[in-house]
Formats: sequence, C-alpha cells, structure tokens
Amino acid sequence: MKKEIIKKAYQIAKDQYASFGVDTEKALSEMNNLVISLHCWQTDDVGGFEREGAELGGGGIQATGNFPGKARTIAQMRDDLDKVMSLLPGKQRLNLHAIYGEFGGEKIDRDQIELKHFQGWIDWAKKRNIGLDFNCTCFSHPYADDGFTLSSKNSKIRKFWIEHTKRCRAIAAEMGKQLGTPSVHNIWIPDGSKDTPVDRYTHRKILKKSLDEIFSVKYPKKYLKDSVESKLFGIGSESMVVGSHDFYIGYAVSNNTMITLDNGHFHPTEQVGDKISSILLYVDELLLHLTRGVRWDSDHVVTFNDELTLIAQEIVRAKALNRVNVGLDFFDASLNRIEAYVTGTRAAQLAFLYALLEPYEMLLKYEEQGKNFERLSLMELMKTKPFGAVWDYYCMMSDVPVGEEYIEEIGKYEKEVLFKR
Ligand code: RNT
Ligand code: ZN
Repeated sequence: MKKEIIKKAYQIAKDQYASFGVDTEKALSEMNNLVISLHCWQTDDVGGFEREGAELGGGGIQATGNFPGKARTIAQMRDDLDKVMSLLPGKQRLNLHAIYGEFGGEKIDRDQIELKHFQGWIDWAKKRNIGLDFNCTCFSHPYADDGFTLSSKNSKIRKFWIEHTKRCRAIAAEMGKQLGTPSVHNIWIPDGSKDTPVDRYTHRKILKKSLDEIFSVKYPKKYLKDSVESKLFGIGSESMVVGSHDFYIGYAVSNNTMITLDNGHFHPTEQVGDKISSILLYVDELLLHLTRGVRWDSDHVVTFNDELTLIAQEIVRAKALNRVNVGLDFFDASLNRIEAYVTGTRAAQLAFLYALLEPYEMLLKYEEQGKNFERLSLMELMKTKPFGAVWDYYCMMSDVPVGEEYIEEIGKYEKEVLFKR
C-alpha cells in the first residue's frame, strides 16, 4: 500500500474519531504500553527439546495437524520467532516452557533443570532487548500419566513436581534479574479425573500444600511475578479438575499471586471479559492466555472476535493496562505456524486498539443518564468507523508490513525455509 494513501486515510479517520471525543494519537501512544508475550510453543506444537522427536503427550491438551516445517531445533525455533517478531508492530516478550531448555543431548529430568539450560535463551533475549516469561511443564512426562502431579497422593510424584516447579521459579527469577524486567512464572497443572471422583477434597488440600511449599521461597517482585492458571475441564479430566477457578481464585487472593485467565478454560457462555473488573479488585495483577476455543478448549489461532474485544475493552475501561500481563496460548499444527503467530498476535493487538478507540466518555455519560438506546447505537456505530485506517497507520509507523503485505512475506519464508526443513 502506498504511504501517501495510508496517511490520507488515517487523517480522515483521525477527524472522524475526534468528533466522538476520541484522540487517535493518544490511542496509538497507549499501544506502546501493550507488550504481548509470545508463547514459544506454537513453533513446534508443544513438543519441546528434551529429546529428539519429543511430542506433546497427555495433560488433556492437544495439537492437531501436521503442516510441514515445524521447528525441530532451538536454532529453527529462534529463526521462526525472529521472523514472527519482524512482522509484528508493537512490543513483545517471549514465553518459554521448561521443556525448551538447551539440554545438549543429555537426559536431564525435570527435577534436574538448571539456569545453565536457559542461559542461552536469556542471552538471546538480551540481544533483542525483550523480556522472558516462564512455565513449569507438568505434563508430557511419565510422572503425569496417572493424571495427578502437584495434587498427587503419591508423595514421590508430588515431590518430583514440587522440585521441578521450585527450580522453574528460580530460573524465572534469574531471567527477570538478568533482563531487567520481571519474568512471569505461570503454574498450570493437568490434574483431574475423567470420571466422578469421591475425593476431590484431599486432592485440593494437597495442591494447596504443594503450592504453599513452592511459594515459601520468596523472590523480589522486580524479578519474578507468580501466576496460577485455572481450568474447567480437559480431555480425560472431564469430571473434575483439581485446579478449578474457585480453587485458584481463593489461592490467588489469599496469597496475592496473579491469576491466569485463559479464555478457553471456562464454560462457553461465560465471559472472561466480565471477570476482569472483579478479579482486579482483589489481586494486583492478572495474566491473560488469549486463545480461541472452537467448541472446546481447542487452542485455535486467536482472531479478532467478540470475546477478545470484550476482554480488551474491560481492561482499557478499567484503566488497567499496566496491571495486565498479556500472553497468548494457542497451538494449531494444521497451518503455517508463522502465519498462526502473526495473525493471532495481530488479532490481539487489534482488539486492544479497537478498545482504545472507544468513545468511553460519551458512552459513560449515556449510561449514567439512563440513555441505554443511545449507548447501544453508539457501540454499534463504532463498528463501522475507519478503524482499519488507524491500524494500517500504526503498522506503517512501526515499520512492519501493512495490511495483507505480511501474507506474501510469510509465503516467501514458507518456500525458502519451512518447506526445506
Ligand atoms: C492448558 C493451559 C496451559 C497450556 C500451556 C502449554 O490447558 O492452557 O496454559 O496450554 O502451558
Ligand atoms: Zn493456558
């Protein structure tokens, strides 16, 4: 697209938004406060590098498809991530899982991982001036096969996962220290049961105790921020998930950890957007796992849909952008994985830009005056305002491909790199 046209279209959009009291320049500068944590696991379908050909196994999560070109080495993964970041406007971080260390062909079990396995990632991130986030990996392991990890009644298994998670937090804190930006460590465990259990209580009690032990090691907030992620059900844990939303809300509020809201982890008619204003009253910060569930927690590539829009709007309306850590969580193996990242991340950015361009003051006035019809009409009208022109301008100013230009770029990478793997 010609620069002149993009600028002209933006000028028209700017004037139109201004007539609703919306300052597009301010919205664009607010976009600088939006840092999206790119999950590394879309590059290789959550396989990891513990051994050659490692694949996601169990845990009730699933990547389907076999599109060619998945990253099989750390070098390939880094190439892919560099390509992705070169096509995204705005700021990013990288979100790693413990299975993505540089283990150098050695068998290092999860309770043995150390900083040295991740120092290469820290150096990589430093060079790119980005932060790192981290996750313990309590799945794809024989000790997770019976469906219980941190909430297991088997003390050998439980201790193994406690040790793993403690090590992960230590590594994350060091990432935060070396990179000068706190690392978010997220705990998600698959624990649950397929059929109706009779003893939910003990498992939840054990999980609480395991978490207490894990969090008894304290790190400065400027290095590490802890979060816990709930879930309603998984494949193979349909009847009970130990770490339910009720469980973690209680835990997070009493321990002031963050809570992770993954929008694939709730009943389909529940809105994660609605939860934000409640949770923010009780904890300092939130972590989002933006995803798209199609009929179940299927982790499809994020699109700019109503669900995402409400989440972004509720954060912006609460003026809480600085209290929300935005992460992504999808893994579709059926399409070009670079495209998955770029489309998914841009969709999340679109939702936030759309929210920042909302004529909030005008809508609030209508609401407080009981003018509900006017409120609804204005919200509907905003959908046809020249939002795309502001987005194109944002991409142009960020020096990344505008509009459909990125599709061609990815096509080139597909031919030259992915299909040659
Ligand atoms: C699983 C959770 C969890 C994982 C990642 C890989 O349902 O959403 O966040 O997807 O840790
Ligand atoms: Zn998640």
